[in-house]
Amino acid sequence: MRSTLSGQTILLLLLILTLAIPGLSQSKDNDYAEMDLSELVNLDIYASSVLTAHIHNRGDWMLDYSYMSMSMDGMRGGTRSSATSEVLESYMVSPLNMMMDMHMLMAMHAPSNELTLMFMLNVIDKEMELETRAGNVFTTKSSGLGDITVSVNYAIGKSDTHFGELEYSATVGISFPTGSIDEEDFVMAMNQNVRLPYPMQLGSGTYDVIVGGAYTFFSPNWYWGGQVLLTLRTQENKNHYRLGNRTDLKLWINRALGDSLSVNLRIDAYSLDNIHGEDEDLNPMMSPTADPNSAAKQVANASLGLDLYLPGTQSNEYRMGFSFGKPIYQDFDGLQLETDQIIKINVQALF
Ligand SMILES: [Cu+2]
Repeated sequence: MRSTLSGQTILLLLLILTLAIPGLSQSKDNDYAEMDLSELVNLDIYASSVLTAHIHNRGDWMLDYSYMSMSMDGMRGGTRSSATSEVLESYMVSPLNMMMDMHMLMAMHAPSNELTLMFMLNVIDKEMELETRAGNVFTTKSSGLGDITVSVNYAIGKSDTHFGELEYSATVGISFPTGSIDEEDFVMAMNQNVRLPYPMQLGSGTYDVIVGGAYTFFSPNWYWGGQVLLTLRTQENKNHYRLGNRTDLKLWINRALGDSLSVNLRIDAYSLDNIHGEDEDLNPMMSPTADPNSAAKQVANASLGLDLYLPGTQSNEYRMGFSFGKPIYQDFDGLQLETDQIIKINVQALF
């Protein structure tokens, strides 16, 4: 199914929603407008760059709209780049580059000081350019709703250490198969509309269980920590395959610079397994992207980000974030597209 809304329309709607809803909210315990950044850091709510691992205070609501643009360019096997001509020795078609744009809306609410609930929805646009053995270049596209995730962050405990206050938390969640795995487009080598390969699909097609744990240190003006998240796929999807399980390791360090700005450095590493089973509408000889044994990878991306704290009204707080990331390590099974860069922009409201 093709999305009938364009990415720009969705972006605008999400932006309006993010900024409008806090204005309707009633009274609450914390008055963010009167706090400076170091107080916010210590309150454990200044974590714009670490969306998946933070805990809110009881009664808090948070809305976040994020835009992510990832560009991939050129092929790689193992840890070495691979020329298009090499790929075409084994496959009929070689990917050249790919763009993935993602609009993500996240809502968080803390019914208690221990529990923070998260709801995450995303809309994805994908575009891949490919080359045939005959030298013809063509583009395939897919777009629409991705998988919706609902999860809970649970604050296990806190302790005072030499480095500042240490907080532990655990995460449990479910990813629902709302993203399409039946995306089609015109493929020149086949001369017709066909099922697009695995990386061009929008969801996993399976219910996925997410479990993880995080630790975070808070000290005046500093905020740093790490998180491990496992994404475990259950059963096979309706197209007779199951994406590989995934392990994410996230490390971050944030430093407040004055009252309204903070800078952060992050490492986002993950390990993804190969695809089990096979979509029978895909021919693994066609392209490495249609080959279930050409999907496993170990990747580490480093990014540098800025968060801007915008004073809100009496009961609201707003912030904006920007980050730029590059891969520092990529090791692939088979032949896959290399990531070139990742740009993220987000707007956040707390009320
Ligand atoms: Cu939050």
